[in-house]
Amino acid sequence: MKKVLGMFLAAAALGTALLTILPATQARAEVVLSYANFPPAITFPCVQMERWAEEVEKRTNGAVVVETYPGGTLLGAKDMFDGVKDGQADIGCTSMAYFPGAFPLTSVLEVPVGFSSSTVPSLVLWDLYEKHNPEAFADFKVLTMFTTAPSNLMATQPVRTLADLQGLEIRASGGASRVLEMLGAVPVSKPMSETPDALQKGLVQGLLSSLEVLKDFNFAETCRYETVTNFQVYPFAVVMNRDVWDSLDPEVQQVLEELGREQCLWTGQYMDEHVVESLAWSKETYDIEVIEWPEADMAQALETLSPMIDEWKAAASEAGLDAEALFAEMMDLKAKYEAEYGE
Ligand code: 3IO
Repeated sequence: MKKVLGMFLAAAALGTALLTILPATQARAEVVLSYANFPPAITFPCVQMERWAEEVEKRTNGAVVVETYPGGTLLGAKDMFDGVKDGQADIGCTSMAYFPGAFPLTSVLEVPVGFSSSTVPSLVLWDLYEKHNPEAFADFKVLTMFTTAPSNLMATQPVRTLADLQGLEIRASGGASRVLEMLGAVPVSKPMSETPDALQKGLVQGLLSSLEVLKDFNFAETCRYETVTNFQVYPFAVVMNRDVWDSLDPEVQQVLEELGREQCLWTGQYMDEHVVESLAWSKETYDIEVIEWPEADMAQALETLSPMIDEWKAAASEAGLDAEALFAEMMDLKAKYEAEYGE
């Protein structure tokens, strides 16, 4: 007993000694970066933010520390780009669908073209971004991009057919709102962060988004009926203030550059796993019903939505882009990555 106590005291003394030595040997944070995000901490945009923050701290040996602000505590969904540009946050993450018309190139991901995961459209988005360096991001350093998994309908009542969708008020944004409008529903466009309130107050009878939110926002409690539609995806951007980027050491810049595609892939794969987990949890917890439309209804829906391709092309051409080539490039990249990831 006495010996054990002695060892304990020795260990404690050593611990104290180490503690006094460590601060001198450990690299001190030279840069502290603030990173703003709009939805709650447990949701996927914030999960990927924490992962990125950890990787950056690790890979810079603590020279860069990232302070994360989930839940709109620093900037809200729609203030993200302006706030980062103005320096209210060094980094910000948001969903491009909340800014209709602002991103004529990357909004091609908001056209429903049959993606079946998050991994593939995320890589497609990143490739398109890197290759074309869209004008819309000229004020920023883009750190990464990714997309959600395809959108499905989560509703408070069963939507078993296309006819059931008529007149339903459904929360969405951007391309997803256009999908709803074309199919005869009534889109209520709001950021995801305002959706819990809209559902709670009965302002909407559901939402059109990726299914991991059933668990992360507990939407499965109110939306017990999920219709598999695999419509568009929501593209996201993570941007840094340009002056902040310019102020970083080249070695730090290189670490962040190297993380761009890796973070995109990590987030896509996290999302894909999390959708599966969310559905299993929702079934277990609330006995949700997963509905598939009759083949004819699904075919009709896709037929009705096909003009969205031309709408995107017209808007992109208007913005001075080679819309035909860009759309074809997206479809080529989709095929390439679907083959690579076995979809
Ligand atoms: C989303 C946004 C914030 C938190 C979780 C989320 N899952 C899917 C989205 C996509 C989106 O931006 C939206 O508004 O549906």
